[in-house]
Amino acid sequence: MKITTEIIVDDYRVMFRSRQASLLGRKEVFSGKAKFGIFGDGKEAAQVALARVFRPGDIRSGYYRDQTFMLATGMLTLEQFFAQLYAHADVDADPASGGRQMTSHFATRMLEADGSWKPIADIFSSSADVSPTGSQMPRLVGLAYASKLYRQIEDLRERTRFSHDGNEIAFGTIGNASCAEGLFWESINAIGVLQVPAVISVWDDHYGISVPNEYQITKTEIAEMLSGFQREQGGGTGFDIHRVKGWDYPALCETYRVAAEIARRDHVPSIVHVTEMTQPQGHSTSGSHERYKDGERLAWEQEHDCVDKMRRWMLSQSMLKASELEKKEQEDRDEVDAARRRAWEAASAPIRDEQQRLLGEIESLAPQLDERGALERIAEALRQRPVSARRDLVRLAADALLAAHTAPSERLEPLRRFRREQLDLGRERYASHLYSETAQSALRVPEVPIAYAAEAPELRGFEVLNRFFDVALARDPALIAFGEDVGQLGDVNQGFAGLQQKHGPLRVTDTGIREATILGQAIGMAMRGLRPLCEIQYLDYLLYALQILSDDLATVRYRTKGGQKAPVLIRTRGHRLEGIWHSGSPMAGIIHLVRGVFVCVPRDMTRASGLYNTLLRSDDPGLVVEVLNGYRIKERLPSNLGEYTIPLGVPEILRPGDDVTLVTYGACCRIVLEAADALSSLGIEAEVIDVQTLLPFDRPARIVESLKKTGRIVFVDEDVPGGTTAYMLQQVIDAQRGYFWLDSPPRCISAGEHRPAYGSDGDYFSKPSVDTVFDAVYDLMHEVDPRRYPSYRD
Ligand SMILES: Cc1ncc(C[n+]2csc(CCOP(=O)(O)OP(=O)(O)O)c2C)c(N)n1
Repeated sequence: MKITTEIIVDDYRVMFRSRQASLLGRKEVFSGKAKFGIFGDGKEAAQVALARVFRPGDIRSGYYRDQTFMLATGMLTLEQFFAQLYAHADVDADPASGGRQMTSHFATRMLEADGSWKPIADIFSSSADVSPTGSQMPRLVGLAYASKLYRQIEDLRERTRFSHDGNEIAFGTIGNASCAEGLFWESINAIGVLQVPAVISVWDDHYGISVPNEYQITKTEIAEMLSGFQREQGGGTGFDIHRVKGWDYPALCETYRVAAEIARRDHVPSIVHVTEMTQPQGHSTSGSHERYKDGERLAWEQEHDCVDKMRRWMLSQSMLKASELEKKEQEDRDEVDAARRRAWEAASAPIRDEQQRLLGEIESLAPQLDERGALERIAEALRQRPVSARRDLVRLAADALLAAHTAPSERLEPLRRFRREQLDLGRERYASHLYSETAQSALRVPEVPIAYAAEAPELRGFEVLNRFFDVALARDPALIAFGEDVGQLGDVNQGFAGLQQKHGPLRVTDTGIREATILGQAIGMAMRGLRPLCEIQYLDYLLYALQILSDDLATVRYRTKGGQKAPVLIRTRGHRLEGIWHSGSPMAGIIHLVRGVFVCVPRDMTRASGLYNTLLRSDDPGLVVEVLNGYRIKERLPSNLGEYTIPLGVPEILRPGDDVTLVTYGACCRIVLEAADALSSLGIEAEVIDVQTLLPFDRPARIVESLKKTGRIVFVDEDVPGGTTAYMLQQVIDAQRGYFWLDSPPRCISAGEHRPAYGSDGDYFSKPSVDTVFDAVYDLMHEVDPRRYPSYRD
């Protein structure tokens, strides 16, 4: 497209409006109307140029400096910009997050209200920003990779809701300092290896808050550092690398034109290092840049301000007269201010109305009381000044109820209702959409029981899984399995053996050793309508991906208030092998960091397949930890492998008993069952319960039912002391009110505090064994009935 004067002036006006929004936004923070501000001033010219090449179907994965790009593409309006600044808790006002995210955390609504996909191949999309810098990069890998799959897998061609022949580009943005993060390098490498259409812009303003590039980047030059990723002239793999100045609008337009054309057509990625950017208002409202930039730098920034430079350039080229430009600028200033006022009014008016309602309730209650002084003081406070937040209304309503507690109950009802409604709305505003609330929620998947043929063969666990994955891949062409050694080898335990040959190299694929971007790849793919089943080879290595799991995957639905989803399946294997990094079971560390992702801990591969089936029928993300030492153990082969589902959060009673309830999961099920058999020979009957999933946990409260019967409970696992056993204890004793039924103190049996040592003895002395469980339960019963169960060891 030819860049005409009209386009240039239009772009300038977007830049100017964006700058005004930054200036006003900062003022709003300092006047107390907003809490925090971080803006995109100094980055405007590059972003209007970038917006020029953005097409329907394309998607952004960026960070908080991108307001000009968002405004230029229409993915953000000025009013929405201010609504988020004011934390307006309504997705109509702040579609990115419904008031949940800090300002300048951008996102579009990619889902319909019912949770189904919008036609994302035909609209502009921005994946939802996160605050940890660099964390937008792993997701970018998958957003770009999806285009490759849509182009190259024949069976995906008709999915035009998500892609038109893989013509879509994923645009990434990142600050110069954040390029010092490992995530950046891992993502660049993965994108280079995969050769996918990503166009990555590095906004270089020379600083990361106060720390200059000398401390961030070797040789201070990111493009130079990246030069090894440059593809050969005229072909080969790698990136095209561009370097362009952030105030040079014509060069920026040309750079992005070339980068986008090649990425879209040939799926060659590129990196655009945009240098000489500035930060006129400093990093954020938290501090002033005069503290770390010297006079020379500040003067240089003023001289190189991209809005001023563009203005001077347009006038020097006689594109329009100064007076015309000033007129337009005044219109733009007015428009921004009007948007700000409308956004403020929309955010504050409902709270004002609610304040009036509360005042009305208190005023009508006061005359009915003998002692009304305290109530009148509250009413007076409400009359005197507008409250800034609903929490003040909730607190004042509670104060009023306390002051009026002697009044007849029915008179207090309107005030109670007011408070209840506020609390309910508060929950809806701030606690909803952690998991799917749609008809596809994993918690709504109907249970289909496991079926066995009369002569069901017995296969080793990995063979059961292998057959299951085969069926699942055949059923859904959007299911893509990948990870280290998953493709050619068929994973280190042969779950995918032979399936790459059968379903093709893109359906079952090897990756490099790069856990964070394996997960990020899955997130991006899922956001573009695919069903990634990514593998983290061992549970112990999930830690490399845990930050992305926690910060990105677990929050995506929540942080967009149901506007985006990433139904990723993560497969890993854990518990019970030997050695410090091959037998860990750090489940509490995981479950406490990934609320928003379901966590399944099946005891065998039949159960694992059923949990995969449930998750695959849902639009929730899930992590499934397969039992490492279970792959060679024989299991009966179900006859309905692709069909049966195991409901999430429903424990299974593996063995009935009346004396004590033993609660466990995963590999410990076998140990606990063995201990229960040994105890039974002494007349102690333990009820053994497999929780099956840790998130969610025992939704029908089956464990407390068992406790009602036994009066005694022991939690067993391989985590550290106070880890997942403590979590299960809290769920049963506190949440299910199990304390009421206890006849003996509850007990937790876990591994040691240290990592499990290697070898048979290392295992025995590090982790719970049949002996540990036997001893602990025997001691418990000894306390109950010392004559029947005499002390025999010490
Ligand atoms: C992982 C992480 N570490 C630290 C921070 C705090 N922090 C926020 S912005 C920022 C500087 C980022 O600099 P740069 O990437 O150059 O982007 P810029 O803000 O300059 O556009 C830092 C350190 C963060 N948000 N995330």
